[in-house]
Amino acid sequence: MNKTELQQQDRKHLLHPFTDFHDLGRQGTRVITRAEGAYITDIDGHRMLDGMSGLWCCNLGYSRREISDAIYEQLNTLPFYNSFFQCTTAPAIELADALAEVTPAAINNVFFTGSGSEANDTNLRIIRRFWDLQDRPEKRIVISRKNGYHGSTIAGASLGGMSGMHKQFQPLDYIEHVQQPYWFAEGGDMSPEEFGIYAARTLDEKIQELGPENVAAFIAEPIQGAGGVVIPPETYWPEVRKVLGQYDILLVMDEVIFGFGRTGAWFGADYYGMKPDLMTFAKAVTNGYFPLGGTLVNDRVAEVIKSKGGEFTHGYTYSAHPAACMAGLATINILRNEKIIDTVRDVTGPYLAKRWAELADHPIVGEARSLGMVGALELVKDKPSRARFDEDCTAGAMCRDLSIKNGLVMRATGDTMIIAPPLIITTEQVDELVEKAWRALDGTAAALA
Ligand code: PXG
Repeated sequence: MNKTELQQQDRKHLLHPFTDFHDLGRQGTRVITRAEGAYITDIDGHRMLDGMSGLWCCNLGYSRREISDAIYEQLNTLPFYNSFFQCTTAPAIELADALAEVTPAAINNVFFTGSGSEANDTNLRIIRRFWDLQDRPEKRIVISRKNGYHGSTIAGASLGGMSGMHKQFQPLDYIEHVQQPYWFAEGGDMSPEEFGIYAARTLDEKIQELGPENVAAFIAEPIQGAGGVVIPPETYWPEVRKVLGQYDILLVMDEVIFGFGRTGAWFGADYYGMKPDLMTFAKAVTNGYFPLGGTLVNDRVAEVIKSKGGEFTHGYTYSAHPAACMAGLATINILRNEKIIDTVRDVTGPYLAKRWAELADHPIVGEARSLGMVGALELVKDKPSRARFDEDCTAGAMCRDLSIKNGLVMRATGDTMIIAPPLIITTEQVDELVEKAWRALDGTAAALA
């Protein structure tokens, strides 16, 4: 099929995720046909630096034959077997071992799923089981954060704090949301440090309001990704640690975006010195090459689930799919052997931080923040008051479209521009990224003037 035929058939038969079908019908889809290294190419031959690693997942870029070969070989040996009913496979065991090695010391167990959303469903099941097995059935409530993203299943979307999603279904009634640590948008007159403390204290207030005896867990992303690369003020996580230290409440860190090196540490929990009981993962575990997710479980929680007896009535057909597990092993081997995460921490992360910060000098940028291999730009009409251009976020959409036209995939979340380039990006490619972003900002400023 040629481009027009593909677009017509796409419109006829394909229901896309998170898409306004009316807009899609008018504009047509962008057909991506090839990718290599840190670049993708569309059907017109337009080549773009992929500033989003696919969808925050192709951290090693698109050309890793070790991963695709591992999948292919596994498919030709044992393409499928399940891990139900006293069965197992070597890839599942080997990946579980490797994960125990790269995760924080107390985390030595994993429950595999097919995605991050399924993994957050699994978290709810494990949390409930953990408290029930200890005769604490009143511990039912899970606290999450406004504007967090935890997936799109009913559990994932309920845990998430996206009001636009909540309007389109009935969220679970035992989930409560507290303040997100988004200083630029919600910090008002407070300093970032004051606001970090304030946001963490709203968790304490919520726990007290609900009664700590009723609260089962708190779930949060180390840095909110889909919510707009919300990097918390430095005071936030230490204060959350203090708050949770007062109560017997489980901490779930959703590492779907920040796991496997994006901060320059293996997990966001390592970066922030947190000790979660559970960690959600997906995406970059297979470099996005094969669907795989799961939840990593610390010894305290796993011991209760394993030792108390009785069946844990939960699981998915594709839990521990052998080809997915081989993809995961190949990915972890590359990350280790090539010291990719150290390079982000010591070389490319600091270089991105320096170059990205220069974008704050652009007349329409109110803040340029970055950490490891993520960055965000807040587009504003007026810098001192942080006032936006308009309520419809036309600046963000315009900047995104111009950026793609210029050969850089940069996302817009409202009027916040976000990037999460592959961890293998070179310093020369960081220069290319920043130059292309600057040009997109120039074009946006000119169009809005
Ligand atoms: N938790 C977090 C923190 C995520 O970012 C999920 C869970 C769900 O994972 P699955 O594999 O079920 O999609 C995610 C996924 C965006 C965007 O617009 C972000 C995600 C997915 C799709 C779009 O930034 N994150």
